[in-house]
Amino acid sequence: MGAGTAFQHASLGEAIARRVHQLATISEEGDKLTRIYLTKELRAASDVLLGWMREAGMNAHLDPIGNVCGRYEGEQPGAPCLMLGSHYDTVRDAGKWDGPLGVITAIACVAELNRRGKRLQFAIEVVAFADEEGVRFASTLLGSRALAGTFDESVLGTRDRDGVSMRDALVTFGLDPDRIGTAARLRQELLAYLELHIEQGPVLENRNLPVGVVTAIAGATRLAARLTGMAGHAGTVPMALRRDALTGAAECIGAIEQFCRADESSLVGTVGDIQARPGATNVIPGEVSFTIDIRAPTDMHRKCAVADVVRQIEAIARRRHLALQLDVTHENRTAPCAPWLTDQIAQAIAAEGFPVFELPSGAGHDGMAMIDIADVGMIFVRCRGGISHHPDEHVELADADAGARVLLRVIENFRPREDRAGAR
Ligand code: HGY
Ligand code: MN
Ligand code: MN
Repeated sequence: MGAGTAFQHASLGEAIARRVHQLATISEEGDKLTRIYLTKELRAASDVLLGWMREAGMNAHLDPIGNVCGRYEGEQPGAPCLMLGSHYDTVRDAGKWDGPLGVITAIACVAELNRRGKRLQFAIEVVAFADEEGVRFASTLLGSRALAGTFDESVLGTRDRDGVSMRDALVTFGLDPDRIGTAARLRQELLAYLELHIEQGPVLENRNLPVGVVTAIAGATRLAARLTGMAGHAGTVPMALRRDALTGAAECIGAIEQFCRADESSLVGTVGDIQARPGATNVIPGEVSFTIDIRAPTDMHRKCAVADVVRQIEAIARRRHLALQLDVTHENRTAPCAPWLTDQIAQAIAAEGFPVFELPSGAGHDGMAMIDIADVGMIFVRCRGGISHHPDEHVELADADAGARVLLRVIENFRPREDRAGAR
């Protein structure tokens, strides 16, 4: 890491953007950004983050699930902390900003306090969560769940698409799966959890605003579907006699799309991954697996939608004589942001001279897991064109700078919730 990347040599926004680009060079694909949980690229990125945290004046370590954790002590060592975080894993062929913007901005804020020699009445911890996206092991938020003490040990036995279990992947990464429980933090150690994140949608851009206050993180349900029919010769089996798992899956996917489109509110459904086996041009597909992701503005609405989608898929499978296995791999309820934190974020935005605008998050975030041990607040930063989970994802320098200034102001003016026992 060259001295040129240090925060004091540039505006916060410029230095943050430079580091976002630097982190994005750590990828398993030369021309794309793909940094999946427990890969050697994630390990390399964790080393870079550890270095940046230490340079910013923090004690830093890798925890047993792979989260990179830094701590900047307050005036009194051992005080409860304001925790700042986001994730450093990515989807496949990702944008550079989803996750790293929040981690790097948080480190930049601590570096700025450290540069001024300023200590606060509370500690600041920065956590770069190792798995938010859930790309590898059919379960999301593994990093923040471990920290919140809600990690489900049964996930250790799940396998990635190459058959590697999470337990083995942890060992290869250099971690001890039997120590994951020690990553858990206690509620009394945290004053709050705050996350800054790219909006990943077009709302702030449409309103010409650099930043926004998040009101709630929408819940999501993910399912894994497997249809099994009968593989056969593409040239000899008449159409009427086939039990083609892929055409069955295609009908299911079309039905999901139609159902969500017909919904009057913001129900969204996505089939993002599909695998057909045996996978040859001249063989009728005998088995197909695909994923389903369903989100809605309210938990009730989402649950009803999931039930409807499941009924439709079951009917399609029955009619086509396909065996169906359908498992819920992930379910997260809507996580409301705490009003006392949204108030403090709003005050900081106004003090920086920007209009205060509140919006919900359609995307999932680590706050959904952190809410089990802390009140949660989120700051959104404008996203060019509303594009995310795509290589064109972009944040303007001025907006990265605005986000950093708002976060720094929130930290410096932070007041713990008044009724918090033991709060200072
Ligand atoms: O899928 C999500 O909402 C998040 O980006 N992981
Ligand atoms: Mn994200
Ligand atoms: Mn994402």
